[in-house]
Amino acid sequence: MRELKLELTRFMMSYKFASDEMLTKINILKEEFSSIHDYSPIEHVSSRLKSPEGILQKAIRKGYPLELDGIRDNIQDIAGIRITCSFISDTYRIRDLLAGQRDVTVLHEKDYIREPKANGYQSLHLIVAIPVFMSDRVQPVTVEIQIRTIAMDFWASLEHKIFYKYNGAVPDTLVEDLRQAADAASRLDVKMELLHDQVVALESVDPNDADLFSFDGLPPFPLPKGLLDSFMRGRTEPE
Ligand code: 0O2
Repeated sequence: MRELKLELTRFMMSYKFASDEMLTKINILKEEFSSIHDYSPIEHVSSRLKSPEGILQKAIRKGYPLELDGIRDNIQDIAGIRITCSFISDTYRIRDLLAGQRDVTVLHEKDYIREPKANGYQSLHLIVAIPVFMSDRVQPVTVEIQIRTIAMDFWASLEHKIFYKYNGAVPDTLVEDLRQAADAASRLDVKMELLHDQVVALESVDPNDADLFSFDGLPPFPLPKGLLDSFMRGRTEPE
């Protein structure tokens, strides 16, 4: 019994560690974008771990073998991360940046943005595997990552509430209203992206910012002109 408890604890911990590793990667991207590019494609990040009870219910519902290896192989959303972006292009950008990392393997991808579900649901889903280094083993662990825009997220959370309120049997009129709301959200996403592109094209560098260096968590500090000049010379002068 003690042995089983220990295995179960290790099992759950591995998903927490995998989630923590992915969150670190995502937060590094977020901070780097905010500091270097003055804009982050990542608006919001949240994560959740399925409870042991939720895992058991899903395994029973889907008819998976009720042992840890079977559950590990079949249930790939025990650790879940949701990333909310401002624009559709950002969702693919984040996907590429995460998928391109050496220790991240994309096992499955479902693109409900290009092909929304019949109810209007839109989101980009990735199942990734990441190695978790424990004291006695290296375990590849899966994490589900959902990437979507703010408008898609707004729609999905309302739809989720309605779905549960009606226990899955949502009245036809509401289903149609939700579908129309999903279309409106999709049009808003396209419009906002066009507006954003126009703003980016108009943006110019503020000359007052040029000699300040800053990084989140550190106060901005001035870059000495001599240092800047010598960096510039080093870049332009042939060796
Ligand atoms: P929770 O509480 O978010 O974990 P699976 O059942 O995961 O083996 P499936 O259903 O093919 O396989 O996976 P899919 O399509 O990638 O969807 C998985 C998750 O996406 C769901 O997890 C939801 O979070 C979200 N999702 C999918 N379809 C919808 C939808 O129509 N509306 C909303 N609001 N969310 C959706 P869970 O396990 O259902 O729930």
